Amino acid sequence: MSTSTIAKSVVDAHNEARLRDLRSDYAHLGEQLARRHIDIEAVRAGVAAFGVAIPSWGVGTGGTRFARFPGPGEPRHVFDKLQDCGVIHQLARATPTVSLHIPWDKCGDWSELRQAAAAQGLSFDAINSNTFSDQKGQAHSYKFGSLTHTDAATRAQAVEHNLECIAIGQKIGSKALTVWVGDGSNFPGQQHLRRAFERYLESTRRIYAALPADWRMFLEHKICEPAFYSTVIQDWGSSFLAASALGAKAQCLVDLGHHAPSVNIELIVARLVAAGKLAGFHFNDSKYGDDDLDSGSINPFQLFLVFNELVDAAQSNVPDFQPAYMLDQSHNVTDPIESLMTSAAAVQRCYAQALLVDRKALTAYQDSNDVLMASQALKQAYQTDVTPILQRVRLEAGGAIDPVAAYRASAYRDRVAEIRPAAGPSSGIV
Ligand code: RM4
Ligand code: MN
Ligand code: MN
Repeated sequence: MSTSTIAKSVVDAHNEARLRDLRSDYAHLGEQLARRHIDIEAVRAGVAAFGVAIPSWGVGTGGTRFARFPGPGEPRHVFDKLQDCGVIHQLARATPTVSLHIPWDKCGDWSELRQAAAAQGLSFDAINSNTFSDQKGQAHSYKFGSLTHTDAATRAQAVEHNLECIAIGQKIGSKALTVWVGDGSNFPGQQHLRRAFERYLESTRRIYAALPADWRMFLEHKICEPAFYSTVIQDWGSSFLAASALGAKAQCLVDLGHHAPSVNIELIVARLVAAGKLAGFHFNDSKYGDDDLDSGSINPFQLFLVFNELVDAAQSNVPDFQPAYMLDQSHNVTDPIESLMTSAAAVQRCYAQALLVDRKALTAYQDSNDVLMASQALKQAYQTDVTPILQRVRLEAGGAIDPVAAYRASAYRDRVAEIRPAAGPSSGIV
C-alpha cells in the first residue's frame, strides 16, 4: 500500500458501514428543511462548492511558548506536508488548496512541488512571508522589527524577502501574498508609534508595486504577540488604513484569534465587506488570545455569525466579493491531520447553517424591529444539525463519511512514523 494516500478499500469499507444511517438521516433532514421551504439539494450543492485552504505549517506539531512536544511521523519537509494535506483532502473533501509559508516551505524544485500537489488534487492559495523570525545566515536581525525597522537595510531585506515570496508564488500558481509582521514594541516609549506605521507604509508600497496584475496583498493584523505593548498593525483600523493607502489590490485579512477578547468580529467583517476591503480569513478558535485552537471548538456561534455576514454579502451580490478562506491553527495535544479535518468540517458546517437563514423573513423582522423573531431567525438556522449534508457531500466527492474514524482505521500516522524520523524536543511556538 502506498504511504501517500489512504487506500480506497479502507474508505469504501468505512462508508459502507455508515451508508444506511446516512440515507435515513439525510432524508429526514430533507423533510424538515422542505417544511421550511429550503431545498436540501441546493444547500448540498453550495456546500460542495465550498473550500478552505490548509496552512502548510498546521500539519506539523506546534508548540507552546514554553516547550514543543513533537508527535510521531511529523513531516520533514514541504513534500511530506503536502502528502499530509493530501490525506486531509482525500478524506474530508473540503480543503482543495494549501497556503505555503516561506522560508519554512522552501524547496529546490517548485515545478516538482506543483506537480506533487496536482497529483493529490491540490493547488496553492495565498503565500505567506515570514519576517517575524531570523533565518540562518541572514544579514540583518528582525529582533527589533522588519518592514518597520528603524534601520533602512533591515527594512530593505524584509521587502526583498516578500518579493522573493511573490516570485515563488508565481511559480506555484498563488494569486495572493499574505503579510503578517510581528513588528511592534514591548515598552511604552520603545517605538515612535506614528513613525513605525509610516515605515510600514513605505516598505509595503515597495512590495505592492511588485504585485502581478492579478494578485492581491493580504494585510493581517494582530493585537499582540510577540510584541506585547504595541503592534504596528494591531487592529482592523490600522490594517484598513494601510490597505487603503496602498490601493485596490491590498485588503485586510481577518484571523479570528487576533482580536481583543469580546471584540465583535462579525461586525468587523461587515465593515470590511462594505468597504470592499475584506481579503479573507485565517479561521481558528480561541478563548484568550491567539490560541490557534481548532475552528468551532470554543465559540461556534461566532463562526456562524461570521458566515452569516459572508452569505448575506454573497447573496446581495456585493461587487468583487471573493474572500479567501484559510485555516490557521497549531496543535500540540492532537494529531494535526485530525484537527485540520475537524476544523475544515466546522467551517463548512457554519457555512451550511448560514445558507439556511431565511433572509427575507430576517429582513422583515429587522425592518419592523421585531427583535425576538430576528434573533430566532438566526438561531433556527444555527440550531439545525446539518451533519447529514456534510457527510453526503464528502461521500459524493469520494471522501469519508466520518473522516477521523476513517483516518484512524487507515493507520496512516503509524505508517509515516516508520519512514519519518522522530524529531527531538525543542522550544518555541513553531
Ligand atoms: C501568526 C499569524 C500568521 C501565521 C503565524 C505562524 O500569529 O497568525 O498568520 O503565519 O502566526
Ligand atoms: Mn494568521
Ligand atoms: Mn496567529
